[in-house]
Amino acid sequence: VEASIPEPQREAWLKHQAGGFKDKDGFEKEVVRHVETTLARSMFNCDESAAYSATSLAFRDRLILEWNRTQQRQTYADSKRVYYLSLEFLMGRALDNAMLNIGSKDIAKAGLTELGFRIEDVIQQEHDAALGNGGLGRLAACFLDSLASLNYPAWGYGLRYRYGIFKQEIIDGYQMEVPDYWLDFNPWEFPRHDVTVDIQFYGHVHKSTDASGRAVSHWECGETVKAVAYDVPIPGYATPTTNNLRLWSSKAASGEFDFQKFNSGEYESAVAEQQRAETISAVLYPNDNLDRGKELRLKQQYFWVAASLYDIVRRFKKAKRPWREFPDQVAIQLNDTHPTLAIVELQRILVDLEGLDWDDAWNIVVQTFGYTNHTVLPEALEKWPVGLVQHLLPRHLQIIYDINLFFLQTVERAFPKDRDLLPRVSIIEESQPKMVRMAFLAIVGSHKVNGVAELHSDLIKTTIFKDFVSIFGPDKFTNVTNGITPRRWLHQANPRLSALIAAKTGGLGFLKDLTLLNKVELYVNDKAFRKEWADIKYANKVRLADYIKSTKGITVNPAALFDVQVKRIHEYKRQQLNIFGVIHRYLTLKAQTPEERKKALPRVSIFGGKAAPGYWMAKQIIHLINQVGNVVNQDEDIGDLLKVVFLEDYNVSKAEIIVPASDISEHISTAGTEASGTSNMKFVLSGGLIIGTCDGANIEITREIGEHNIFLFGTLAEDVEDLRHAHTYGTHTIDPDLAKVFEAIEQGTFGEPENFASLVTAVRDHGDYYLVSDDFHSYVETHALVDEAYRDQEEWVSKCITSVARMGFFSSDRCINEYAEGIWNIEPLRGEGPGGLEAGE
Ligand code: TH1
Repeated sequence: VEASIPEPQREAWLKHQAGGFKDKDGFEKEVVRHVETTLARSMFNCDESAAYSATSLAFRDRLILEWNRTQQRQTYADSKRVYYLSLEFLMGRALDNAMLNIGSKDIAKAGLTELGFRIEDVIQQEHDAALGNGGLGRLAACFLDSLASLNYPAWGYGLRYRYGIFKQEIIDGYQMEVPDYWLDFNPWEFPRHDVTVDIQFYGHVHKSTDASGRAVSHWECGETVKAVAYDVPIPGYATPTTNNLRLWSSKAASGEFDFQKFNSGEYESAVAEQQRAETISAVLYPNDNLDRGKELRLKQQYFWVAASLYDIVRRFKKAKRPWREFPDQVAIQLNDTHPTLAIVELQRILVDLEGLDWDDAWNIVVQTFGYTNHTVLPEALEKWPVGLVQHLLPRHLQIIYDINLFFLQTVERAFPKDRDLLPRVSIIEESQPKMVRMAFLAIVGSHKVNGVAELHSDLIKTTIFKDFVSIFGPDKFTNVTNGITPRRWLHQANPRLSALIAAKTGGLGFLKDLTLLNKVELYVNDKAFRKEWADIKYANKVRLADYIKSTKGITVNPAALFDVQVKRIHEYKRQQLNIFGVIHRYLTLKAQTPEERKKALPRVSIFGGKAAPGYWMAKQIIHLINQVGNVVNQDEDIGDLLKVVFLEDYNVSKAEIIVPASDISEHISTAGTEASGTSNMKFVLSGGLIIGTCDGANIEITREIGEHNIFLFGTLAEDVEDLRHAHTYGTHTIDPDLAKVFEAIEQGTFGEPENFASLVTAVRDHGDYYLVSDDFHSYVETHALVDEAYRDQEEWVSKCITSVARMGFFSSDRCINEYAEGIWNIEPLRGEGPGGLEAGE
């Protein structure tokens, strides 16, 4: 408030208030100004990269003005906000998205053309913001888009990693990791050097009594690190709302290195404190669905959670409301268990620093938090050794013990006879060493817990969190099926399909209400429409074929069936099943006469995805795919009938090229292992069909689009346990066709068999945990059905059109509205008056 300009001087401000460009001329003027002043270059020294920089700066200026207005409006309205805490935000590129959401892409296109550039080339210059591993991080990014597009007052909080997810290179068929330094030039962030929070670690706790005789705990500091805020504006599509993503960066608390040491020649230790502090936000952990329990990761979690809560509490305290109103003003959503310490930190702030009674504080905490679970895989469930928490956060460990004590007391009162229940649900696992179970802490400290697809939400209630359903009752547990933003995944990635749909549904309204897609079904028999539909898919395939040619040197026929599996490489996602299937297809073709082969349907098998650097089996899978490609792609008997391509460095911007070009995509996890999956939704929305197991959101996709429009196969989740048991305790015979595939591998058809031995033995000799052999036969048979269906192009196109028409449910807008109503209890805040933007293009 002290920094506010006094009333009499405000007139001068209002007179000169920046407006940002409004038309093509204004846009060009801004670009030229940024090239000549901000970038200190000229028309004699302006390449595509400079054009990208200047264009982005012109758009950033507009975004920040909208951002300011939105924040003022939200502060003035003083209504409830939601804070989405996520360790990952997989944003991808921002420029194209900003142009489309603001509604000025046409202006930019025309302006750039006049200035001598093609807008597509300019957009391509941008480095992806890759602060995430896969689905969980991309979901957070889609949620931010929906929150802004629906005018919810919402902030994201995350970490500003200096290195995002590594870049993948394939060398001699093996994955190599290269650091992703992405901050060289990032016009999309605003450093707020004035918004900092001191975060403490280590130290010890001492107790005293205050004047009223109440026991008070003081956490005395061991080490302090400074958190600095960086703000990323998040524009809504065709709305007046531009929300904020606040990312924290770590710095040494002193801000300087130690000059005394420097002067006495101890250069290294002089900068050591600085480096130690900066290490906290240096790098994203590259594991998807895996918890490795590293101390630095716990430091990252607390650093980010403490800075975010300090910020949230500071904002709440400005209005001087009583503490009990905190949950009326603040909802905090925990994206998986990574931010669970926020529960403990808020309790600490309320009890230790603000002097509330334990119970009053705890009621506020529980009403404030919601927890989303994203996985049931045991290796992904976070647990921290008690000793590590004690060392790093001594006061927090005491609070965790107290939370647990009060929780177990209520459980004991409610279930006095059940002796085994207490150790089963205890937040502290009585193992060697003792562990803090973060998911249990998140459940106890939240008022709602949700899974991310119906099957998954049912599974958590009947398996890993079963006891908690008995304790808290079923209403605490709910489902919110994931969604994706149609702005990026339809309008931006597949502009021609979006335009065709717009032409038939009366404009771009479907981008704000995706259920309007259902109007498309009226045209399923319209000849001209069908032709245009098929042409668009073909053009998207040509674009991908060109990309494959230019990056891999492999020529693929765009008329072939494009079969795509792009996602993190993981045994549970079963890329090994896919590549074994490809080998089976290859062996079958090889065994045929040239005459027989003429009847085969040409296929291109396209893979992409990163393996966690320490995940040996996943790296073997990548190697096998590449080796199979080497052999198959050069086999003259095979020619165009089968090509195998591994696309390097799969990321968001590559997904925008790959997804719209798919005919069939693979979502083939062992039933019960993929909580939801979200690329399944992206592929169908872009006019591709899918082959999949009865897992995650595949089940709901089937319900929406109809079982004739999807290729389902394999074991059901309810049968998985028994099969695994049978593998271990019965005799395990493997599928005969799969045995032939193994034979070929072991004969050296794809290079040194030792290289792939563990992939074979995992299935044949080590219990086949992921049921690859059990599902192999139905997988191969179902692919034969895919071939057959694809031959009937008329029928195939009908299936695609019908599917797209019925995908309305999977918008992240629907998903965010469900969270807002069922978990956060927040309302949208629309801008009044002329601040609002016109509808986007
Ligand atoms: C993914 C799930 O595997 C996927 O099924 C789901 O669609 C997606 O989240 C969004 O809900 C997960 N990613 C991670 C990453 C980490 C830990 C757990 C999960 S679950 C690091």
